[in-house]
Amino acid sequence: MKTVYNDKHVQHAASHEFFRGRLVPAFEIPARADYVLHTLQASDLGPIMAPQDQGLQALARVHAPAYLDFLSGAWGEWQRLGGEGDAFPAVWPVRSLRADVLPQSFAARMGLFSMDSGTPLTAGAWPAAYWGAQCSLTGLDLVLAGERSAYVLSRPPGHHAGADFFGGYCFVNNAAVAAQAALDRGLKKVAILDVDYHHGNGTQAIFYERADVFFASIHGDPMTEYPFFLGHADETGAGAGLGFNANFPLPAGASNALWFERLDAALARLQAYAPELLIVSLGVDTYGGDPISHFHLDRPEFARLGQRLQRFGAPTLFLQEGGYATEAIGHNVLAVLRGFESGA
Ligand code: Q9C
Ligand code: ZN
Repeated sequence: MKTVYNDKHVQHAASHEFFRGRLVPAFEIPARADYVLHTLQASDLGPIMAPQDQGLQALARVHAPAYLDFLSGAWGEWQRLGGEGDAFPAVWPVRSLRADVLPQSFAARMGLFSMDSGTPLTAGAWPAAYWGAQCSLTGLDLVLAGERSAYVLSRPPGHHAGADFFGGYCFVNNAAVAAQAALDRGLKKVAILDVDYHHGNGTQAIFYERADVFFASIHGDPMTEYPFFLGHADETGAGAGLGFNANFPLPAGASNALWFERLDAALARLQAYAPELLIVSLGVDTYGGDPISHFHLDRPEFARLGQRLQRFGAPTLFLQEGGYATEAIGHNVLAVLRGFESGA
């Protein structure tokens, strides 16, 4: 299996994030990708290649122009304001406030274009996110050219980013960019399976009223787990998209047996949809040793996940999402990809 990787991600290096009212060392850090890279390099998985630059257009197919304008210029604005360290939003247009006016204030636009204060906007957030999306497009091209599968090693992750907001460590929704690009290249039906511990609220929202992308997600119950405000089982799509969204929330601490039961249920829904392409939002924060999540998967379970996805039978594009047990991420990802290659 080929891997697509570039090193622009190292420029996105937050030092701290807010956690229970305090600044704590950031979880979503460059070492995450470094560990995966070194694990893959030491393995026989296959070649690691660089992305091609296909420009902004594919990002603009799923993200609002005003959001991309903001994101690409935000660090410069913050610097001109004399900002020290990373930028964090602190005010949001919630119910009864207006989100239809673009304020001049940088602080106001930080809130307008974000969903939480847990996502540091760093000097390198934009180039890292931009090139991560380019990696996902290059990975897509590999699969569309006939590769059975490809793995995109990128950060920051993408699945919490909506059409016009960042959050949950995510800025550009790589899975949505790749799915839309696949449709723009002529495919008719694309499935996204999100196995990250957290619900992929951004991906769901982008395709919620559409039938050409089926979104299915297995995740910690939003009643107690981030992102809290989306990811319930009764979210089944709307309008033309009704019936093309499937959520499988599980209680924090759920057993591996229960997790695989839901995986089978999700895959059954996707099998009935019969997609021409499967995009996997591959978060490995489902790992038992993850510092911010509460499932219990380990190497044998990750390998089993890979095997199960291979048996699904569709061309498969793996995109890296979460996973914060830094030193274990490489082996956990490799277990999935090897499981896929070893097949049924
Ligand atoms: N400071 C992804 O896995 N809250 N995002 C964490 C600990 C946000 C996770 C709380 C978690 C976002 C892509
Ligand atoms: Zn996650």
